[in-house]
Amino acid sequence: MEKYYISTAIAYTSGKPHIGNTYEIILADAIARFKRLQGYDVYFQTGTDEHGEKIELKAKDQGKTPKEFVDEVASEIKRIWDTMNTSYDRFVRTTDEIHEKQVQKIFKKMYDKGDIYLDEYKGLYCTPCESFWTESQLVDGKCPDCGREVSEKSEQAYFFRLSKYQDRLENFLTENPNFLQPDSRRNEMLNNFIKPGLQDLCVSRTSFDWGIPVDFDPKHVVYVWLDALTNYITNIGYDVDNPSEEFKKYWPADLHLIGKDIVRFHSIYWPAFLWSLDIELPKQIFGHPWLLTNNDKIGKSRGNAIYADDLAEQYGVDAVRYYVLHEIPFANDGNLTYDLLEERYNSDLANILGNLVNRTISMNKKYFDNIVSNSDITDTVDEDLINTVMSAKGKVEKCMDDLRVADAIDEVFNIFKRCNKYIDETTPWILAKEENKDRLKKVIYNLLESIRIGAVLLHSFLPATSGEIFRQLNTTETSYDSINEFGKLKVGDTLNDPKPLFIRIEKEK
Ligand code: ME8
Repeated sequence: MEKYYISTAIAYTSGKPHIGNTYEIILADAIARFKRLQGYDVYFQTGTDEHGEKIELKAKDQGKTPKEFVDEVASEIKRIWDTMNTSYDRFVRTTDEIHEKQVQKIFKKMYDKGDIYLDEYKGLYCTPCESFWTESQLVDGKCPDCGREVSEKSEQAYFFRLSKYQDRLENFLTENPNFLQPDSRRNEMLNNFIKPGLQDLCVSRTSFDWGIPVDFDPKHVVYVWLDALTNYITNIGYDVDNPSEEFKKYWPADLHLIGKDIVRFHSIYWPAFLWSLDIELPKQIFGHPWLLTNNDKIGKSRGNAIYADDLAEQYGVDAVRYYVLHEIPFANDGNLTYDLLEERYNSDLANILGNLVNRTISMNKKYFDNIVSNSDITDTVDEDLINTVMSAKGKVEKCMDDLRVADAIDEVFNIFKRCNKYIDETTPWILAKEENKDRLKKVIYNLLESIRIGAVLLHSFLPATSGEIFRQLNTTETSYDSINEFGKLKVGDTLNDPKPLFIRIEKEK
């Protein structure tokens, strides 16, 4: 079985993750589930990034030790990932012993090789972002990432020879356009960062303690990004001397899914670190766009954060999954407001999908006592329905291969839309009135079978809804192969009673 290793960024344990952070794990989950459906041996890793000065300060503010603080936040993050029904295989933490030990070994190996050296660092430092900046990188004299004040700072530090990898990186990114997607991000990295010249990277700190100590010089802790990025290899058993079987099986990762703001770290630092260790690079990095709320950047400290678990409580998990997966296109930011969410919920989930399933199963109950029936009485309208349904698999697959998840969902919903049109075209209630039972059997069968196929393709995005449709259809024909053929629902089987999937939200006046 072919393997597929997908990872998300590991979330900072600086606070509760907002809906934007949660979007990423849902997106990864949809891709992971789809690959499993296709028969891949999937390894899906997510987790938390727990070291650094910012977290040390936050813990202190709350009168907690850093470890107490990160334990609480990490379990909150895991709880939200679980609430959103995400099927990760391993939840890793940078405070895990296996990770800490390997980071120390990695640091030592790079040092022994001469890729890390000790020097004096002077620069402008942004504490919340834990980043040194040069004068020219500042925007209006402030941190280009968060817009806050920076201050002069000087310390003895270890440096990684990033400059040594400049040409190799430029060539690699130019020659492998698929490595970093979307294309706009790759151009940005090449033109704004790599071509102007890479400076060596400061990879240790002495100004705080909450980090992994450099074992041969313990007043230094390892820079958070060297600590964080290596999570992708340490947790599957990378070891500088003796990598595990799991590592040999799953590495290189097939996809690192990350947000657009951290593409720089993943497409510049990470390849250089891996080359320094003589390890293959991941196959692909995808820098997804952002989710905005009311067209504004979501910030934990801006007071406009919306949380996935609150939304899920109000609208249901699958409604939230649907919204974020559907509303964030491949390369542009998406927007979230309660109004838009409710609009989508009513039009797509309650109307197009929910109504269709409920009407069809109810008609089957009313006309055929819940028993799956069929006949030979076909009509030309059937062909168009069946063609639409049967061509969906290939289209969804193509979208997923290109990581166009929003488009993939649209392809699935096209099945349901076509079914609704088919109901209008065939008017089953008139067939019933005319006692045209045989034609009616065919029409309802075609609808039920189209819904089954739609539910198989829906599974990766809305797993609970897909499962509920299968339950009502009382079918075990749910595999990816089962939709290569139209006609798998067995005549004579009894369906379960209809039950609404999504209750319409009535707008308060
Ligand atoms: O960056 N919409 O952690 P993090 C969509 N620890 N995605 C968003 C977003 C938004 N509004 N805001 C943030 C870190 N993200 C590091 C990662 S990986 C070795 C270390 C994304 O908790 C963000 O781009 O700040 C990142 O991919 C993820 O959420 C976690 O962000």
